[in-house]
Amino acid sequence: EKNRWHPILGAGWRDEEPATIFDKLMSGDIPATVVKQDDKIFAFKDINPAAPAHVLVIPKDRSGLTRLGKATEEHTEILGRLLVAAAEISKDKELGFGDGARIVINDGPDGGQEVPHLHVHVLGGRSMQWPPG
Ligand code: IU
Repeated sequence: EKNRWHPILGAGWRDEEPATIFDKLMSGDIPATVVKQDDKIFAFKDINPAAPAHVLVIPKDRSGLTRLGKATEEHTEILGRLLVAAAEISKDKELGFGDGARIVINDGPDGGQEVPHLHVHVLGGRSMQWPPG
C-alpha cells in the first residue's frame, strides 16, 4: 500500500504514524472555527472553502480511520455519528447552508484525499454540479 509522510499534513495512512494537522486543530494549537463537537466527533470550518459554506466533520479518534477505505464493521457507530452530524450541520442557515448540501468523503490518493484522518466534507450555499471533477 502506498504510504507517505507529509511534512505539513503529518501522518501517512498508518495509524501508528504521527498525528495530522487535524489533531492540532482539535487541541487548539492551531486556531479553528469550531462548529460542533461531542465526545466522538469534531466539526470545523474548512480553511480553504470550496463553497460558501464548507465544514469538515471528523472522528476525534482516527484509529483505523485514516481513510474511509479502512473502515470495518467496528466503525459502524462512528460512521453513523459523522453522517448525522453532517446532516445537522447541512441545515444550519447561519453557516450559510440553503436547501441541501453536497456531502463528500474523499478516500485515498485517487479520491483526492490529502489529510490522512477521515473527514466528511459538508458543502453548500450554492447549487452543486454533477459529475464532480
Ligand atoms: P481532502 O479531502 O483531504 O482533500 O480535504 C482536506 C481538507 O482539509 C481541504 O478542504 C482543506 O482545505 C482542509 N484543511 C483545513 O481545513 N485546515 C487545514 O489546516 C488544512 C486543510 I492543512
